[in-house]
Amino acid sequence: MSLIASDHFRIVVGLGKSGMSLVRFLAQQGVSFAVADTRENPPELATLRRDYPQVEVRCGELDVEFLCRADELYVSPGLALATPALQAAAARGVKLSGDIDLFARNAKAPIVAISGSNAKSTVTTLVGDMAAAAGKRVAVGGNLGTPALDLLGDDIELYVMELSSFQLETTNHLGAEVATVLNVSEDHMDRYSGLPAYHLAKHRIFRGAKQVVVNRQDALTRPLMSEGQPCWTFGLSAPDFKAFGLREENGEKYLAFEFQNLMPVRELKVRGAHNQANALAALALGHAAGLPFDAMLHSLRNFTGLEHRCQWVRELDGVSYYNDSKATNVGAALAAIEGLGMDMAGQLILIAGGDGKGADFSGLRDSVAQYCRAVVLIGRDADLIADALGDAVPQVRAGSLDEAIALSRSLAEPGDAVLLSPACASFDMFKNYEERGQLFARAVEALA
Ligand code: UMA
Ligand code: ADP
Repeated sequence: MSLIASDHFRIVVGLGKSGMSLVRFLAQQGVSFAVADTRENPPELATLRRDYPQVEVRCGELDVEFLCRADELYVSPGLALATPALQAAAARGVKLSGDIDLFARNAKAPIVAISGSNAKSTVTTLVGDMAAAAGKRVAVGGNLGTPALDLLGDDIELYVMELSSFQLETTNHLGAEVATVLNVSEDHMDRYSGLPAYHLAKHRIFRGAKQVVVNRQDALTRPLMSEGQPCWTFGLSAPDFKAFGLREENGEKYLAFEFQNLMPVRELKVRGAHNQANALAALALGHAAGLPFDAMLHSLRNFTGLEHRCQWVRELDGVSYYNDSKATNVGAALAAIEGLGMDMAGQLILIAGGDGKGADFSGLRDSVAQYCRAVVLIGRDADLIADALGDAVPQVRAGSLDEAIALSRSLAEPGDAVLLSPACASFDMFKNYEERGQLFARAVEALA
C-alpha cells in the first residue's frame, strides 16, 4: 500500500526525467495531479501528452494562482526553491517537496544515501557493485542514472542512492539506513548564496538516518546535529575503532578496517589517492549496511572506474593522457591533480576552463604549482582561472579542445601526463561533460 494521501491535489513542477518519474508514480497511485514547467517545450512533454493525455500541463512562466490549487508541489531538482513563484506558493501554505521525499516514504528496503561535492557517482556505483556481489537484489540510482521513483520495487533488498544538494533541498525526511556526505567543497555557487547554504542543503541527507559515515579529513562532513547514531569514519590516515583507512606494513600499503588489513592498495585498478578514499568510503557504507567484506573486496578488485573520471585514455611518446571531464568544480580538479600528481614521477599538463559557475579558483594555485608543468586554458572563464593562478605555472590559451590537446602534447615531456580536469562545467563549449570527455578521448586516440 502506498503512503500517499488520496485527497490531496499535487502539482509536479518540472517535466524532465524526475518530473516524468513523478507522473508515472502518481498516475499509478491513482491520485489527482497536474504538471507545470517554466519551459515552453520541456523534454518530456511529448511523452506526457502521449501516455497521460488527461493530465493538465501548464508550460511557460509559473502561475502562482495555479500552483496554489495544490496541497503539495513536487519540485524538480533543476529549479531552485528560491524561485519567486515557488516561494509565493509556500507563503500561502503550499507544501514544497520532491521526488526523494516520496521515494523515501514508499521504499520498503533500507537506503544507503550518498551525497558530497565530488565522488558521489563513483562511490554509489561501487556500493551498488558490492551489494550485487553479496547477492543482494539492489537498486542503484537517484541523481545518477535512473530517477529514484522508477527504482521502487517490492523485491528490492537494498537501495543505493546518489543524492544531489538540489534533490536534498526538497527532501524533508529520508530515514536512510546509512547516510554520508563524502566531502564538501564549493560547487553550484550560481544557485546558492554561499558555502553555508550549500552545506546546509547537503546535510538534510542525515534526517532520520540510523547510521552515518563521516570523512575524517573533512570536518564539514560531520552531521551538524548528531542524533547519537553509530558513526563510521573513513580517511587516508591509519584507522582506529569504527574507522576505515590506510595502513602501511613492511613497505606495503593496505586498505584497512580498525586493526585488520583488508587488501593491498596496489590491487585497486583505479588510480590516485582520491580513489583510495573512495574505496574506503564504499567499504564503510557497505559495512554499515551489513555487506560482508569478501564480496566488497571482490568488487573493489574488479572496479575499473567510471567513464570521464580520471580515465586513462592512452600513452604516446611516454606521456599518459587522462580524461577527467567530470571534474566540473575546483574540489574535483584538485583531487585529480593531487591524486595523480602524488602517484607519478613526471609532471602534469592540465587542461582546464569552461563555465565556472561563479567559483573561486584560487584554491587551485598551490597544487597546480606543485604538480603541473603547465596549464592550458579553454572556455569562457579562462581569464578568471588565469588571474587566480597568477605566475604559479606557465599558462597558454587554446581556442578549442583540439588546440588544447596539441599544445599540451608539445609541452609534455616523457613521464608526464596530460590531464583534462576542467574545474568547470562544459555548457559554454559542449552539450555536457560527457561530450567534452568523448571529444577529448577521440582526439587523443587520433594523435599520430
Ligand atoms: N528547468 C527549467 N524549468 C523547469 C524545470 C527545469 O528551466 O520548470 C531547467 C533548469 O535549468 C534545470 C534543467 O531544466 O537545471 C533540468 O531540469 P529537469 O527538471 O529537466 O531535470 P531532470 O531531467 O529531472 O534531471 C534531474 C537532475 N537534474 C538536475 O538536478 C539539474 C538530474 O541530475 C538527475 O539525474 C535526474 O533529475 C533524475 O533524478 C543531473 C545533474 O546535472 C545529472 N545533477 C547535478 C549534478 O550532478 O551536479 C546536481
Ligand atoms: P560526482 O557524482 O559527485 O560528480 P564522480 O564520482 O562522478 O562524482 O567524480 C567526479 C569527479 O570528482 C572526478 O572526475 C574527480 O575529478 C573528482 N573526485 C573523485 N574522487 C574524489 C574525492 N574522493 N574527492 C574529491 N574529488 C574527487
